[in-house]
Amino acid sequence: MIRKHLTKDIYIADAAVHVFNGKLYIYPSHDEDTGVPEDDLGSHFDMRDYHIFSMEDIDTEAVDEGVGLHIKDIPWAGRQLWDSDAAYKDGKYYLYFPVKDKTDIFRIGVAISDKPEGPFVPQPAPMIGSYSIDPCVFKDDDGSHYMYFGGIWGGQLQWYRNNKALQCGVLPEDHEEALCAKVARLRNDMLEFDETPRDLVILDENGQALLQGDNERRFFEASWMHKYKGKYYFTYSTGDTHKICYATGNKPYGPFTYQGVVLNPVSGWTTHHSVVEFKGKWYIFFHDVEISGVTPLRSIRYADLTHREDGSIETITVDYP
Ligand code: FUB
Repeated sequence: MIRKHLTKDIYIADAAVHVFNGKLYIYPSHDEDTGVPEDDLGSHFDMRDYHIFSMEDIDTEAVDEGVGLHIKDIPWAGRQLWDSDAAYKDGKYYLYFPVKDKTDIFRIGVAISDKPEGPFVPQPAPMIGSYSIDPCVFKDDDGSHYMYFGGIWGGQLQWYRNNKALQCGVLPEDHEEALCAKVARLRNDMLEFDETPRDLVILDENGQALLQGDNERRFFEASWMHKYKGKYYFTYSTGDTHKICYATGNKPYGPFTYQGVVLNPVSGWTTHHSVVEFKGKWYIFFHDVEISGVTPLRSIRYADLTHREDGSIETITVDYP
């Protein structure tokens, strides 16, 4: 079942959703029309703050809890507060956010609060060794936290190989292995990587890494991880083919094997999502532009998500009028 948009009051995108204290908390990007023209690098996504939302139940109204973090309070930030995620450990909430630094390079920062809705207080510097965008923080059953991140084109992932900046960013050729999302375990204090980020490799049905030219299946951005019946499900956007796909594996690091499409293209260029279990049922939160009609002003909605008996996920399609 495709459900309603969370709000028409402001534009929100890039839903990261978690259950904290028995409620749903939604950590979205906040789209605003700041007059920056659209380009292939996403300069029009010129976000300046995060509004955090909560929902008591899956059918109740989403409550705007106000601004949890503003770009003016991040000492090292330049512009573009993109997709964030949140995590909880030992009485503290952590908000992970990508923002361009003052030299226009995306880094990932951490901010801390006593409450899930913030306000969050940012650390004075970005995470050491962080780069690119779209952090997703996943807590495994043993209490370890892992960050998945990365995004190509405007997300700058093509500027790096082996975690080192290239002199000049370049995508692999179509016949070469695709650029991978990255995964790293977080340190116990949740503030830094505990290891060098690794490639999250997605294999095809023959055990071969997906190729860069496989635009229908290869990773572009918008990592998310959930675990279902002991299996790790990595879900992500294919970007220029506008799908949310999934790949499964037996370890948080993978390798993962491509399985199929979770969400067919929605209205608007970008697609982004999170998967959450709430009161024994599974949901996908995602955004589209049905309300605004323009790519830079997105709105979050949600749908029921079904894992079939064999572990596969039913593909969701939004039928627009
Ligand atoms: O919201 C800005 C960017 O657009 C996100 O970081 C991407 O995942 C895409 O949704």
